[in-house]
Amino acid sequence: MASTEGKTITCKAAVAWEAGKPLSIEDVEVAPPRAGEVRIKILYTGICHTDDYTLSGKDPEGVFPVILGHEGGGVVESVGEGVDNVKVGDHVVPLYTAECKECKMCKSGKTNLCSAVRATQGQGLMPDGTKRFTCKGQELHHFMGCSTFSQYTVVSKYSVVAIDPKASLEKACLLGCGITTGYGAATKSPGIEGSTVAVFGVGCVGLSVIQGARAKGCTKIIAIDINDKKKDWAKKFGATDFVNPTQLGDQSVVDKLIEMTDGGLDFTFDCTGNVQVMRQALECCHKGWGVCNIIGVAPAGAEIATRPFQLVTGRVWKGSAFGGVKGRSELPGLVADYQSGKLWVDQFVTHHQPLDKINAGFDDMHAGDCIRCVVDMGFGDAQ
Ligand code: NAD
Ligand code: DAO
Ligand code: ZN
Repeated sequence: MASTEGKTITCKAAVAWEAGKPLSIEDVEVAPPRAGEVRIKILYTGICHTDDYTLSGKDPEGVFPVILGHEGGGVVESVGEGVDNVKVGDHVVPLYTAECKECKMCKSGKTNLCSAVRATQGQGLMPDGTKRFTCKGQELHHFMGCSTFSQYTVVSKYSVVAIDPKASLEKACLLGCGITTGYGAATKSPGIEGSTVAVFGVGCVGLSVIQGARAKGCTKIIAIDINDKKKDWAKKFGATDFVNPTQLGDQSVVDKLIEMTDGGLDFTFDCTGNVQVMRQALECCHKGWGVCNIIGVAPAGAEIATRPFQLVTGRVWKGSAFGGVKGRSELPGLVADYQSGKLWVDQFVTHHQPLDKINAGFDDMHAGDCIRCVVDMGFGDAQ
């Protein structure tokens, strides 16, 4: 096949023209990567609640028209000048949490929140302030530095990592968000080894926290969900107990958890995005040392509340994005864990859709029995 390097590529993409409307499958033009950029042929992408949240119009950072998607896997088609961390043909995962390894944040050793492309990424632009997508003569915004709902996308060299080509991209794409988020949040919690843990919300993220807690030898892992169907899922991934807060009669979920753990949990995780649940997750922590991790993304403008006495008495409220994982440095290790069987990934895929049925994938996600829907971008396993 003739090389597409340096040329504009016309391909299929799911375009979000405006908030609250279904995605529209369109022919889009994808310009070649500029200096420091990488053009990727996307083979598979997951659908995440954040795509849905932005599409709904509730995301204050949401800009339209846009190509959504941030949980993808693909192959490098071409690179711009000065790109030395990936090359043509590499199997890659785009990273919504970039890693430049040079900024103050990256060098701090304290966070995975790189600042290199943050400002433009939040505006739906490439780092030079421009866009690479055009459709019907109109430029389209980028999303979270990834835009994986297009057969071809362009990302910053800081927002992509090469992975072992032997790993299935159909599954490894999920390491681009939900699984890494939960597994990282649990396994990177200092002192979690052998602890008691409560996980609120048993979706892709909560299940990933559960398997991270299991990997760290946690003795009691209590899963909490208002959907009883999640009990079997939680147990399969390593939960020792399951609590449905709607079936406790007069007892609050906080009192129930404190009763089950002789005074409260060592670590808790909110994987719901509900601010009432975030309060419960803090208040069921053990006095003196319990740590509550906020992972769920709350609606715009929502606030959390508790009595300050909860903190005075030694409980800690904290949170993380992308599980605190530095994508370029650490994702290949997670892929290796997946390949060795230590990290479950295949088990999360409950639904599949082709690109032209991507809206059905959003319906799947809302149906309640879906952990992750993987969209086949139409290339099969061809590279
Ligand atoms: P999901 O919808 O698949 O799972 C959420 C679960 O929470 C569901 O099983 C639901 O029944 C349960 N739930 C809802 N209300 C509840 C309540 N009151 N008490 C107990 N359980 C309740 O979602 P997901 O894909 O697992 O994502 C979870 C959250 O994590 C979302 O808010 C998402 O936006 C966020 N997220 C954060 C990051 C990050 O980097 N911090 C990354 C990805 C996703
Ligand atoms: O301000 O440096 C920063 C990073 C902000 C982005 C944090 C992302 C929060 C989680 C979003 C959910 C992704 C699916
Ligand atoms: Zn950085």
